Amino acid sequence: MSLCIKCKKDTEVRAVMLGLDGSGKTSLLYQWKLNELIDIIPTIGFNVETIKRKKQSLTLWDIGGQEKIRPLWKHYLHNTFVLFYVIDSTERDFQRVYQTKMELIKLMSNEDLTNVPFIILFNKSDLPNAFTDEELEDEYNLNIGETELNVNSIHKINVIRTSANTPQDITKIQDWIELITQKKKKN
Ligand SMILES: Nc1nc2c(ncn2[C@@H]2O[C@H](COP(=O)(O)OP(=O)(O)OP(=O)(O)O)[C@@H](O)[C@H]2O)c(=O)[nH]1
Ligand SMILES: [Mg+2]
Repeated sequence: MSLCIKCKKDTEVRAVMLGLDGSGKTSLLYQWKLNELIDIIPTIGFNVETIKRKKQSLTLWDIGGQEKIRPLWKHYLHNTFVLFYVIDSTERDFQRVYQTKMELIKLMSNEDLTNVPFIILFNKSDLPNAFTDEELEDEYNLNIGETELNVNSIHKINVIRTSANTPQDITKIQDWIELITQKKKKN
């Protein structure tokens, strides 16, 4: 007989982080895992880390965002609990903003991601040249919201401003994952 009466298994969650090159995915991953910002080189391929918090074990995949790697994103989407889409909120180049939107639209129509919640991270919000909330909302047609999941036709989308330099922002993201986990358990 097991001596452990109250032991509950960890909830295991798989998440994928995508976004154009340089948006800050790897920086966020390692701030999350190590609680510090480390020197990072562009990702050719992917990084994967498991992060434990309370009773949750999160396996986070960070896939390189360079143009030649983007066609490989689709191979990492199966069985994803939540998708993080990281956007550089200082990016003002028309072509890059366009690519950011196009890649997001493609992901939204990917069958493997049906009913998967998207968390959009407007990263690098610590920088003085970052877009304001209003500019971001106008440019990307997304409402920045931290209190309620905005329901769109297929995906639940939550939009958060982040900085990979700020550990509290990671806590904010973790809280969202917990909330989504609870919501999914209830449904
Ligand atoms: N100020 C500031 N700099 C950041 C932030 N996030 C990332 N950076 C910097 O932006 C650069 C690119 O960050 P990465 O984490 O390598 O970006 P990535 O999305 O992983 O890029 P790829 O691997 O090419 O897809 C690095 O010099 C980081 O130090 C942030 O929130 N604030
Ligand atoms: Mg990277």
